[in-house]
Amino acid sequence: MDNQTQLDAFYAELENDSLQGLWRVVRNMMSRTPSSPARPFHWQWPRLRRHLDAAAELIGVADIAKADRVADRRVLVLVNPGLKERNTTTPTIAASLQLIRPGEVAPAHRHSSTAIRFMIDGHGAFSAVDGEKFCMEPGDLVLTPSMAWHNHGNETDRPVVWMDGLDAPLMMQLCAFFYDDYPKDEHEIVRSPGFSVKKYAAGGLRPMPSAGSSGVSPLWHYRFEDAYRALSNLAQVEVDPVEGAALDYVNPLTGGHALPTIGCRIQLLPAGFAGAAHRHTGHVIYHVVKGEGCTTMGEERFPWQQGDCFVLPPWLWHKHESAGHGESILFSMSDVPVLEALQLYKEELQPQL
Ligand code: GTQ
Ligand code: FE2
Repeated sequence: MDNQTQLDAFYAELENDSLQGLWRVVRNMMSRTPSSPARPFHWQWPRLRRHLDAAAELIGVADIAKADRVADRRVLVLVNPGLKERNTTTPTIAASLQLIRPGEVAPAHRHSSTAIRFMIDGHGAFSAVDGEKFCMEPGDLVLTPSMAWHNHGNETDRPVVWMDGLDAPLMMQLCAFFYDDYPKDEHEIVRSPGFSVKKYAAGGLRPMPSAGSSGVSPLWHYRFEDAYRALSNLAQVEVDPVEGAALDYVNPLTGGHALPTIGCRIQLLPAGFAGAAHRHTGHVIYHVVKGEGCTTMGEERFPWQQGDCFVLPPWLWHKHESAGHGESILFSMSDVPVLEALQLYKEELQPQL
């Protein structure tokens, strides 16, 4: 037997015994710098809106239970072209847009996947989370912690659209997905309106209990009104060269990330802001809350406008610019809390030429 035949026979035997020579596969398992199947990508609001309106015509929610063309959630997932098989935005977070027509109820359920809602269009629709009903205004953020019962509804006379973010892809990867339907459409409301904000949004003062809290924020509603005031104040005194005036949504009891798996941030880029480039580990999904500008990711420029969404893969140089005629505001979700917990968050400023 020549050497090659011997080797082939050896590899076949290994495979038979559920073994593999690391030297044959190591190059696919390791990369010199972080690499992700997610690609930089951009969704423009006018097309998103058009498809949502079409879904509103074609797909009913819950009200005609189990009939044809009915979904529990009328949701369009932002599918990254690099993650088509997984139908997700990044390997860790799935972002999508949800439209709820007047009178619809998205029935109650719960899952181990943590979720967030970020209100885009419409006034006064609600998400009910574990006994409290959150009425949402544009720019508001509502948290749905792991295993919290939640249903949504729209008691206004116009459709509403919000962005969902779920760590479902990460949960699937970790094989830690649990899901339950609630026996009724709506989960019982046991807290008065505004309870969470009244108890926990104390403007930098820490409510009781001040220690021993879990990793999840007890504040589940972050109002745009408050975030915008804080951003405007910050922008008057300090603007970071990379991020502009940026604020992270935190657990008011600990100052840590509001959620263990999804990092939420809002940033204001003053008119004419031209950010410095940096790169870091972690995927980021951006949504343009206000204004116009451009984000450069790698070699490619992505000009954006209000309502657009775009994705940034890890370790890619990127920078943000805001148009000259007005400030811009970006909301973003990232897997940075997970990387930080595992001590894998790394960041570099691009050296100036
Ligand atoms: O609204 O509960 O985009 O369970 C994906 C899964 C939204 C929701 C999504 C969900 C929801
Ligand atoms: Fe859900």
